[in-house]
Amino acid sequence: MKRPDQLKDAPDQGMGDRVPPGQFLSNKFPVLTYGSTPKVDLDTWKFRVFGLVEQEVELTWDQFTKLTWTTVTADFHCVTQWSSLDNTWEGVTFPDLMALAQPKPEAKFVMAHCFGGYTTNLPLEVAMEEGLLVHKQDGEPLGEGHGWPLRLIIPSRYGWKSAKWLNGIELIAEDAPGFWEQRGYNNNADPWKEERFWPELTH
Ligand SMILES: Nc1nc2c(c(=O)[nH]1)N[C@H]1C(S)=C(S)[C@@H](COP(=O)(O)O)O[C@H]1N2
Ligand SMILES: [Mo]
Repeated sequence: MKRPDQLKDAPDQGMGDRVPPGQFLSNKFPVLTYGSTPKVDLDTWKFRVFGLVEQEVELTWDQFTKLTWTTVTADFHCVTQWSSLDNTWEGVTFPDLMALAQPKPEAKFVMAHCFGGYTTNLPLEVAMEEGLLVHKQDGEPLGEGHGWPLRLIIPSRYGWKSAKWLNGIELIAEDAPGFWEQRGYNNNADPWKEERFWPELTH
């Protein structure tokens, strides 16, 4: 239910219902990275879909750009409490990518892998429902600090599930924690339920 006046630079005009509890609206989209920005070269860039798949996939950047691209508008919520509404993301949907690899029936979770070693985990079902592998934000290629050339976007979860500098998707049968999920961040990460940290850390 987006009204035309709900623009990115006109914050908080009846948009409270779109800002989850404990979050503040931001006009900016700050860079939030643990560690340094990896150097990525499009000439040697490779993207892999592997693990529990019928067909392991390895794509060059050229091949990736020839897949079907989709544009999605979505809100983004970082656990450090900023939210940014109505971002436009352009890229390949998770189902379109999975159509190439064909997950095996026992594949129930995904692990996203990144240049630099960052990882994050998700149920395959969530990734299939809303996952987008993004190259453009608001019509422009991603900034280097924002995951250029490719990041994952999972709008319904806190930002750490939206892995930057994505270079692979692994299909797995059993859930396993990613980088922040091993370090105290909630496995499920729903901002509407304020699933910020491990339940035992919030008491
Ligand atoms: N590879 C990688 N991806 C990452 C992170 C990171 O440190 N490394 N930080 C995450 C966090 S906590 C957030 S909120 C978003 C921030 O994205 P942005 O820097 O584009 O705002 O990226 C997520 N993806
Ligand atoms: Mo974050």
